[in-house]
Amino acid sequence: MLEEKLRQLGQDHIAKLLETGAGFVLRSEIEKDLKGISIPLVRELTEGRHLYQEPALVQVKPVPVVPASFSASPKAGRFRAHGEDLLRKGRVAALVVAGGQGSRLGIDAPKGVVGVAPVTGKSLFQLHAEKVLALSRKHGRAVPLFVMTSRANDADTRAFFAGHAFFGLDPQDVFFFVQGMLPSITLEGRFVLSRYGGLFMNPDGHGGTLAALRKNGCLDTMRDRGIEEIFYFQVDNPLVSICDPLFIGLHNLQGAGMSSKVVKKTGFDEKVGIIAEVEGKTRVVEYSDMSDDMRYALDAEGKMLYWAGNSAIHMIRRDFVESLTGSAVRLPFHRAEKNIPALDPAGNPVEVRGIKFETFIFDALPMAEKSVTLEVLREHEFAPVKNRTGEDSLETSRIMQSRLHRSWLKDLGVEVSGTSLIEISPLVALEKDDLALRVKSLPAKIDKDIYIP
Ligand code: UD2
Repeated sequence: MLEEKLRQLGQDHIAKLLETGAGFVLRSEIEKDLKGISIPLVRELTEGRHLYQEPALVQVKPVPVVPASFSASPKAGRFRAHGEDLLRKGRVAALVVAGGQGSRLGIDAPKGVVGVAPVTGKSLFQLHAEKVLALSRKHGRAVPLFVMTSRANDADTRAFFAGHAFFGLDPQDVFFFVQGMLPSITLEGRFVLSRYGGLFMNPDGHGGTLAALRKNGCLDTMRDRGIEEIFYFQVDNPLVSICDPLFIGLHNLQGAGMSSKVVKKTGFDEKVGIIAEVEGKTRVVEYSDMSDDMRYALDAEGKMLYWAGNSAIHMIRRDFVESLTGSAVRLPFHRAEKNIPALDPAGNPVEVRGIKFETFIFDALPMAEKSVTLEVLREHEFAPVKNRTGEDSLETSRIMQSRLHRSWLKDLGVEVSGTSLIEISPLVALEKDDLALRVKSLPAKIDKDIYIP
C-alpha cells in the first residue's frame, strides 16, 4: 500500500496527507512517481549514502592525451580504417543524451528542437539525424540512433521526430528511451509535494543513461543488432563529429571501456571539467573541485598543465555498460541545492530549499580498466549551445559552424567573403574530404549567405 511504502521511506508527512484526503494531494500522481524507483536507493540517498566524495586530489597528474595533430599522421590510418570497418559491419551505435529542456535558452521544449544552423536554422535534432543518415550512407550500413529523453520531454521529442519524418532516418533505426527520475528532498530529508499534487522529482542526470539503457531493453536491442560500441554525445553540440572513425578505432583497438574527446580549455578559468589521472585512474575533475594550485598549474614550458577540457563526447563499450549495470557498482550521486516550487501542508504554494540528486556519465571513467583520451580542435568539433547570449550561446555556435564550413570551402579554392554565413548540409559533407569529392559543383566565389544542400 502506498502509505506504507511512504512510511518505509520515512515520509510520514506525505502518508498522513493522503490519509486525510487532502484535495491537493493526488494519489495517482504519487503512485506514478514512486513506480519504478528503487526504494532502498531513495532511502539511502535521504540518509546521505552513495554520495559523490570529492577526490583527495593528492596523486594527480595530467592524463596522456593523443594530440589533435595525430589525426594527420600516417599512424592514424590504421585506427581510422578500423573504425570505418566497425561502422561497415554495423558494430557502432550513436547515442544522444537529450533529457534536458531548453529552459536556459528561454524555450519550454526539448533542447533538441532549438534551431541552431546558421543559415537554415535547422534544429539540433535535425543536424544530428542528418549526420547519422549521411554516416549510414557513407558506410553502407545503418547506424542506429538512441535518443535519451526524460519524463518531461519524451512525448514532445517523439512527436518532433515523427512530425519531421525522422529526418530521413528509418524509424526502425531510432530508439527513444526515457531516463529515470528521483525525488528531490528538503534539507531535512523530506519529500517535497509538487504543485501538481505529486512529488517533486528530478531527472537522475546523464549518468542515468547507463541504468536506463538496461531498464528499457536497449542493451538487449544493441546486442541483438551486433552493436559493440556506443558513441555518446550531448544534444547541445551541433559540431559533434558523430561516430568519428578515428576515435572509434583508437578506443576499440586499445581495448578501452570508456574513452573521451577533450578540447583545450580557452583559459584557466573556463568553467569545464578537465580530464586528469587521479591515483592512477582517468577521471573528470570538475571545475568546482579544482584547487587554485591545480587550476593555475603550469607545465615545464609555462603552459597550462590541466588543459584537457571535457567535451562530453565518449566512446563506451557495450559490455562495459552491461557489467556496470549488472553489478552492485553505482555511479556516485552528486547533490545540488536549489529552490523548489512546492505546496505546504495546507496546500499553499511556497518555495522550499531542497536537494536534487544526479549522477554524471563521466564518473564511469575511473571504473573502466582502460581509457583513451583524444584531443580534438574546438573549432572543428565543439560549439555547444548553452546560453541565450554571451559564451556558448546560439550566436557563438552559429558563427563557429559557419566558420568551419567556410574554412572547408576556402581550402578547396572557393573565394568566400568574410561576412557571408555558410552552411553545408551534413548530407553533402560530414567533413572536408566529402566536400572535396564535389568540388566541381561548388561555386567559384561566394559573397552572400549560402546553404549548400
Ligand atoms: C556539461 C558538463 C561539463 C562540460 C559540458 C560540455 C556536467 C556536470 N558538466 O555541462 O563538464 O563537459 O557539459 O558541454 O555534466 N542531460 C540529460 N539528462 C539529465 C541531465 C542532462 O539528458 O538528467 C543531458 C542534456 O540534455 C545535455 C547534457 O546532458 O545534452 C548536458 O547537460 P547540461 O547542459 O546540464 O550540462 P552542462 O552544460 O552543465
